[in-house]
Parts: sequence; structure tokens; C-alpha cells
Amino acid sequence: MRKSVFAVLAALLLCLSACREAPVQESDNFDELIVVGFSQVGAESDWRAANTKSMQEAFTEANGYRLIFDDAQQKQERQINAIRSFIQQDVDYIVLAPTTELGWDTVLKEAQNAGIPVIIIDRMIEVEDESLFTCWIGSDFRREGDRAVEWLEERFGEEPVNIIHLQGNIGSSAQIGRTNGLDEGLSRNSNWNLVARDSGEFTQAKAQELMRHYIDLDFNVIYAENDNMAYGAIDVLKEEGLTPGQEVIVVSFDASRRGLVLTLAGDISFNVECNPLHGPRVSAIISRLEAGETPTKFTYVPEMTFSSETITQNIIDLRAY
Ligand code: GYE
Repeated sequence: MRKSVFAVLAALLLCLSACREAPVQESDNFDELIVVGFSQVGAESDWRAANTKSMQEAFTEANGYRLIFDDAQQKQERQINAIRSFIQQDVDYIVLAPTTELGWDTVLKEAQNAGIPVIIIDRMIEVEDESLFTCWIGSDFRREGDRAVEWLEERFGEEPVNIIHLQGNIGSSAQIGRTNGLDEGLSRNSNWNLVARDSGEFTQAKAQELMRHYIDLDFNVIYAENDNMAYGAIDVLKEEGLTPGQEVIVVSFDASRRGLVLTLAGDISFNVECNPLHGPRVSAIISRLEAGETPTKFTYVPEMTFSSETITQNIIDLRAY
């Protein structure tokens, strides 16, 4: 028995060393691939899933890349570890979708010392020295918040507006911009009142939990900082026999496909688009860098808004995410 195990092992070893010496076509190509380490926030939302997919589809071997993907499960320490491991592996580029804005100076200095360019996508970072990253591409979250507020002002006029505010992860640009927009709306409209505010961490489950807690309060608006939290809020409203779009107006962000389906159904009254399709954009940035060009430092992607009154099935059918 033992002997035959050894025989199999020996055969395997022989085969392995033979494989190694053989001039395999693929391993030659492998050396030419551009290696990209991508540190992703997590998998908290539809937006995030679409963003991951867009990156994975852009950075394929067929397109000349090897992608090392890391999911940080919404933890900044994990992202810092991932970046350190990318540096150790001597990747060609690091792409970071940061959890929060602060706390990146040290690790990005390490990447800079190793000569690895860092591209930031989605949320922003705040660092003392902006040469620590090559460029950023993402959304204007403050403008998104302002657009939701402007719509609410039009919709309610002088009527009382009692708002439950479901925030994203505290300290992320998406939360900061959308919250600042609402705060401005609250300060300029004396008929607006903040009934409750807490972080639903951009997830459906956490938003459900918060809404079950708030359901007996007196409110007529839910300002959900992403679609997934809107889904959670709508679940609870329906459980309680309330009709979103009538007794309670839900506004949301992302305008993902599912979010738009709920907008067409009238459950979400107003949805501000946030575009997650950064894969081809980052790949275009890398091509420019490879050609020795300097990409634009900050790029905001164009975005739209959708209301339950103007959206059509056709818009949903054409949706790429
Ligand atoms: O709105 C939310 C996600 O940073 C833009 O993060 C992103 C936000 C997005 O979890 O759904």
C-alpha cells in the first residue's frame, strides 16, 4: 500500500518538474500581463456587486491583465493588509475602493516608496500629500444629496416633512456627501424635521432592523443613502401595512436595476443614480499610464435621476447593472 503511494507521488513529482521545464505558451504570456491588485470594500450592496463585476470583466487575461482581487468585508484594516500584500507581490498597479476617507497616508506612502501607482475609485480619500495617489474616479456624492433634497423640496413645498435618515457607513464619502446634502436641506427648510438618523451600513438587513425600531415614530419621508437600505425600509413599511409612495415617500441612491424596478412600482419615489461601472474607466487610465501619459487627477462620472412618475420599463431594460 505504502509502496504504491510512493510510486504515485514519485510519478507526480516527475510530471511536475517536466511541466515546469516545458516551454508552455501560457506561462510566457503570463509574464507580459499587467498585474493589478484591487482592494474592494466588500459585498454590501447591489452597487458593490456591479462594481466588482465591472472590474473583473475589465481585468481579464484576455485583456492583458492579471487581477488580484481582495474583498475587505467593509474593514479598513483588511484593506491596509491587502495593499501591503499587493506591495509584497510587486504588482504593477494598485486600485483601491476605500471604505472611509481617512487613514491611508502610511500605507500609500509604502506603495509610493515601492514605486507602485495607486488609482482610487468610487469613494474619495483624504491624504496630506495628494501625490500619494495617481488619480481618482467616482461620483459627486454631495451633488447626489443635493438632487434628492431639491426633489423633496418640490414634492412637499410648505407641507411638514418628517424624515427618517438611513445613513451609509459613517466616514465614507458616499455617506458624507449624501448626509451633507440632507443637512443643508434641513437647515434651509423650517418645515423639515429630522425624526431619526442612524447608519444602516448600506445593507438591507441593517436597514430593516433600524426601521423596525423606528416604525412607530411620526414620519412621512425615508431618506435612504442607498437602494439596499431602501429595500429594507420598504420591507418593513409593507409588513406594517403602509404603502410606500403614499403615506411614506422613499428617496434612494444608486438606481441599480432592482432599485429602478421599485421606482417604476412607486415604492421608491425618487432615485439618484450612482454609476458603478468603473472597470473600463480604470483600464483606460492604466493604458494612458502605460503610454507614459498623465491621467486627469479627479474625474466625476455623469449621473442622472429617476422619479416614479417619469421612469419607464424601457429605461430598466437598457440598464447595465
Ligand atoms: O452607493 C452603496 C455602496 O460608495 C457609491 O457604496 C458607493 C456606495 C453605494 O455600498 O450602495
